[in-house]
Amino acid sequence: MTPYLDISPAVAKALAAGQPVVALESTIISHGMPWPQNAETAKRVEHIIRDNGATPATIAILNGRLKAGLSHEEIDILAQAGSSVIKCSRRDLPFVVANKQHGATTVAATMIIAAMAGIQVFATGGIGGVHRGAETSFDISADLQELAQTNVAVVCAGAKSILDLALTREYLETYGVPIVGYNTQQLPAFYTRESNQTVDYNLTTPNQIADFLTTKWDLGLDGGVVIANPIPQEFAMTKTLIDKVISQALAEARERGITGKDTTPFLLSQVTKHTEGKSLVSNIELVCNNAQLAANIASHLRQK
Ligand code: PSU
Ligand code: MN
Repeated sequence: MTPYLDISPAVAKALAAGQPVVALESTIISHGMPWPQNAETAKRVEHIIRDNGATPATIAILNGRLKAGLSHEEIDILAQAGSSVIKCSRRDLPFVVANKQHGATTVAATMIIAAMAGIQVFATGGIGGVHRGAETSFDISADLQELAQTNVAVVCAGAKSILDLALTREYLETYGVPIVGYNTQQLPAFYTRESNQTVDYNLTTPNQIADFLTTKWDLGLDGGVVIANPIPQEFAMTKTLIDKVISQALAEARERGITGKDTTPFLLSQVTKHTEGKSLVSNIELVCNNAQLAANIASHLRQK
């Protein structure tokens, strides 16, 4: 598979030296945030990872090449093109590569490429999950199947309540994917620190999380881990506001007949619109917070 993959010189050097590397996704850049905040955030997140002693590897597909590590110019290409870039999950990879197109990688596709490159820790905002109404729509993100099989830890702020958090949790349990809370007993719901769901285990230091990951993979238990890191309190939104906005966005998606891969980006953009950008600030800050934790976990992993 490696003939399809380009690892940037900085990432290749860090990996060869056994230094910590943190993967980052690109759907969040092209489809998850508007220009220019998307480009600014992608670069700020990389900076935070470097400040915390690790090397960032933003992952995407450019002209059909799988990329682990992007230049600022390459980040700008994806950020400016926005939703005209193909949102690329596992099933989309062969088309985008064979046709030499650009692709913005979801959590699932980013995990695949990170694993190919030998990167074990990945920071993002939120994972995909089981959508509300999945009992009739069957809309379950391919991120969950990827977590079931690919050995990458995903540091996120939980999952948005555009999803059914209880069903998402059940699905992950069935497929043997642990949900580790970082200093929390509750599964955070992205914009809020709390939800009505618990995590499986609460670990309180990056070192404990690194131990957990090492043990899982040493035991031959393939698959990912969800590391759920609550949004910092000062950037959290009030539950009543976010619940209202999410119900409104879900109703709009139904009215307009939005389905399939368009659902998540549509809901995200409606939430940003209806909160006049307040949710965007929360989104940016929680990604930065996750980047810092991911860099610290990656540093401890390398020390073992
Ligand atoms: N959730 C967010 N922000 C995002 C996404 C999800 O809060 O940007 C993106 C991620 O790239 C995730 C993808 O992997 O949406 C899931 O899409 P789908 O539900 O179509 O699998
Ligand atoms: Mn879906």
